Amino acid sequence: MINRQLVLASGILATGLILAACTPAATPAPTAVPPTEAPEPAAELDFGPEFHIQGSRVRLVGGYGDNMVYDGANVQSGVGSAEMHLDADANTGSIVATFTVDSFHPSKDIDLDNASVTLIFPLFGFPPGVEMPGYMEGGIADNVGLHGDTGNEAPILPDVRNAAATWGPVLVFVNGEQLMGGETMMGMPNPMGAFLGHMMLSEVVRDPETQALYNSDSSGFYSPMDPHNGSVVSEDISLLHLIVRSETEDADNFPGFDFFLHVNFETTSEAAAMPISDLTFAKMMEMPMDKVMEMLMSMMP
Ligand SMILES: [Cu+2]
Repeated sequence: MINRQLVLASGILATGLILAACTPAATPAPTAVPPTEAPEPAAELDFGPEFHIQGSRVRLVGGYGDNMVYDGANVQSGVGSAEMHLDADANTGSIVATFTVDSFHPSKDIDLDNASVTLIFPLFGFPPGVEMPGYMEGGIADNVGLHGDTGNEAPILPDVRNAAATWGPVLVFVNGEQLMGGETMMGMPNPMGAFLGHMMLSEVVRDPETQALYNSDSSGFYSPMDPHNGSVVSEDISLLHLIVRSETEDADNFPGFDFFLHVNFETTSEAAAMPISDLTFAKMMEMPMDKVMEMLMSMMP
């Protein structure tokens, strides 16, 4: 167990180092005037513990080199949707998203042109024995502040309030073929070929016109080097972020992983309630792998 924890701890440390090393140079002044209204004091959130949400209006954020694009310059529109059914108390559920991309580079060597991408988040949390930071609340957190100067997650985004946030494996399919993640995940075997997935159902952080992320007085763009100095465009909980990344690193990418995919669904609404999957890592590891894959394939839209 010590080894696993060391792997995780060193991963988190490396993330911080990579972030510090890869932050883009000074960004130019914004070209569009962002909203100037002072935000209301942050209200307590009271969502969950069950979530049945659908998302639309796909925005693919950045690509290899810069996946955060604080100036909004490289945010592509796609066509697609997402559906999420979660129980934040049980830390179970699933998220499935499908979208098209014209031209997208999630990695130095991967070019997705006119492709259909499907992401399946089949379960939440870390493999048994791998320690998880408390703010992750066991894999699905509800009513939680992340990023910015919260101390939870890297400051790659400003401090943002979330109705729900998840961490766990995610499977990636391109035109129906699975793109395999690493042979291991957090030092454990990775028979599903998963990547690391993260979801946030959050306030609106990007200006809907410019797709930029502004600092607190709108005099420039947000920078992770100054995580106190951020803003949100709207406190409405209406944005669904999905992040997919490898564990392996690439210092030429930001954030510094060799595979990174960042997709936002700008419009969200209540989905019809349906039974929530009760699959966990522990249950999955007791099942024959062909049964696991059969179940995952049944989640394909
Ligand atoms: Cu996040």
